[in-house]
Amino acid sequence: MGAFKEPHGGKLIDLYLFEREAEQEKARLADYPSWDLTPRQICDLELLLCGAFSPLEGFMGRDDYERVVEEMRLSSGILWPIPITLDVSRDFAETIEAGQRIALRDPEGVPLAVLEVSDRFTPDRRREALSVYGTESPHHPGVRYLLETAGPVCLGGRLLGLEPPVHYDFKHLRDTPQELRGRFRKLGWRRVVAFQTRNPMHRAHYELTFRAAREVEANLLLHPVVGMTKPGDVDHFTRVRCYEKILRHYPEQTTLLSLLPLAMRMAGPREALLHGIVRRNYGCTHLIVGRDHAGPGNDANGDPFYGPYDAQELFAAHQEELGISMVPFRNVVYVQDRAQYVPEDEVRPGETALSLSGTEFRRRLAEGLEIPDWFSFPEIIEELQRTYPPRYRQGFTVFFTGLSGSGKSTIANALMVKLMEIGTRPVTLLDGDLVRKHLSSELGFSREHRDLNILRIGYVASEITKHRGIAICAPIAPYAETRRRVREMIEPLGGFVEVHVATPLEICERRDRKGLYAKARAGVIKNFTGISDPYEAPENPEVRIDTTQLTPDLAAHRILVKLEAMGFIR
Ligand code: PPS
Repeated sequence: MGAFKEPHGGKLIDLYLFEREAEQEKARLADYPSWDLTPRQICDLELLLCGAFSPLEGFMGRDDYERVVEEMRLSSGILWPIPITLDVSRDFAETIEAGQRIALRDPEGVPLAVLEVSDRFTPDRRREALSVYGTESPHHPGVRYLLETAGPVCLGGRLLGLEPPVHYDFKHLRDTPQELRGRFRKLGWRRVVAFQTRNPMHRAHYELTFRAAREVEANLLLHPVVGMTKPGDVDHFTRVRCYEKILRHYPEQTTLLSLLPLAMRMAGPREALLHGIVRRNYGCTHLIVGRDHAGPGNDANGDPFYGPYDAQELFAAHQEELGISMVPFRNVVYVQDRAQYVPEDEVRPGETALSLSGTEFRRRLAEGLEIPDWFSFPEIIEELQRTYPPRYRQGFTVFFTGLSGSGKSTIANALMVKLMEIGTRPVTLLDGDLVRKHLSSELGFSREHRDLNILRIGYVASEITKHRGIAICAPIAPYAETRRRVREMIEPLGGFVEVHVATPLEICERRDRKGLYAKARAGVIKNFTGISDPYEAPENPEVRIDTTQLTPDLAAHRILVKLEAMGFIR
C-alpha cells in the first residue's frame, strides 16, 4: 500500500487566495451580493477550501450534481458519492446571474469566500433523496434536511477562499489536510488508519481501534466529526473531552486525535465513501468501516434504512478508486469469562458475552445507576455523567394550562413553596399575569400575540431548565400546537410536565374573582378565553387537576408525586 498517494495523481486542492489577492478581493466585496451561510454550508465550505473535499474546487454545478446523484461520479468521471451544493432561497437566486461573484459570509457577517457563480439550477430533491439516501422518508435526518430545510435553488461555481471559518474551541486539535499530512510525515507515519466517530468512545471502540491498527500495522488517527452529526447526539464539547481522555490509554506515540468539521448526512453506504475520500485527503491510508457506518437510525416501522454491512460492501467495490483501504470491523463484545473484548464471532460456546446498548447506557445515566468498568473507562463515564446528570439533578418545567380563574396561579404558588422547601434547585414562577407585566407588556390576546407570549415563556423556561433550575409556568396557553412547540423546546434539556387545570368553565365563571367573565359576557372584553375565544384542552397532559374536587394543597401534592415518579425529585 503506497503511503501519501496524492488524490487522483494530482495535488491536494487549496482554495485560499494568497494574502494580496485576498485583500484585493475583500476591497471589492461591497459590489458583490452577499449570502449568509447556514451552519451546514459553513462546514462544507471549510472542507472545500482546505482541500478535504479534493478534487472539488467549489460548490457543484448542475452537471456534477446530476451525475453524482445518478452515478456517484463527477462530470469528469471521478468517483464522488454525495452532492456538495450551495442551496439558497428562490428570492436570492433570482437576483444572481451566471458569471457574477457573490460574497459568502458567516453569521457575524465575516466574508469567508467569494463564489464565482457559473451555474444556477433547481434540483429535484425527491430524486436526490431516493438516489443518494435510498428513501424519501422524512424519518431519515438527511432526507428531512433536504426536503424541509434546504433552499430550493443551488448556485454552483469556483470558490476563492478569503479566510477559514473561526473556531474558538479546541484549536489545538484542529488540522487542515496539509497540516495533518505534515504531522504524519514528520512522525514517520507511513500507514495511518482513521477511525470515524460521532459518539463518545467506550472500551469496545478502544479495543477495536487498537486491534484494527495492529492488524494493518498502522498508526491510528482518531478523527471524530465535530461539524454536524445526527440531531440528538452528544454535543461535541463533551465528546472531545472524552476523546482526549481515551487518547491517554493508547500506547504512547501511536495515536493522534484531530477534529473533523464535517457536516454528516447520515447517508450510510454513500457517506462511507465520502468518509474514505476525506480521510485519504487528510493523508490516511486506511479507514475503519464498521457495522451500519453513518447509519441514520430506523424508519417509521422501526426497520433500519440500510443493511448492517451495505457500507462495507459499497466501500469494498470502490476501494481501488478511492485510494484508501477499508478495515472492516466486526462488533466486539466483552467476554466475562476471559475478562476481555473479542470479536463477536470469536465467542466460544458456553462463554458469557456482555454488551450494553446505547439505550440502556442512557437509561442508567438518567437514573444515576452504576455503569460497569468493563463498558467504559471511569474518566469517560464521569465526563458523561457531568453532561447528563441523573434526572434528580436535571432542571425541569412544570407547565400549567387552563382557563382564567381555573386555579393555575394558586396551585403554581403552592407548588413553588413546596419545591422551595425541598430546596435542591432554584425555582422561578412565570405566572400569566406577571409575564404579561414584565415580558409581554405590549401584547394583547389575538392568536398571534398569545402564541408569542407562550413562546417567550417557553424560551425563558427552557433556559432555566437547561441551567438545571425549576421553571413553573402558569399561562392560559389555549393552543395545543403552541404548547407542543414549548414541550419540544424544553424536553431535550430536562423534564417537562404539563398540568391541565381542568376546572369547568361554569365554575371558573361562577368564581369570577377578577370580574372578567362578567365583562366578557357583556362584550366589554373581547376574545376572552372560554367565552369568545377558543381553549383547546390537552389530550395527554402528565397531570390533570379539577379544582372543584381538590384543594390547592392537595393539587400541588399530586404534582410532586408525579415528579417523584418521573425521577425528578426524590
Ligand atoms: S395566554 O392566552 O396564555 O397568552 O394568556 P395569559 O398570558 O395567561 O393571560 C391571561 C390573563 O390575562 C387576563 N385577560 C385575559 N385572559 C383571556 N382572554 C382575554 N381576552 C383576556 N384579557 C385579559 C386574565 O386575567 C388572565 O389571567 P388568569 O390568571 O389566567 O385569570
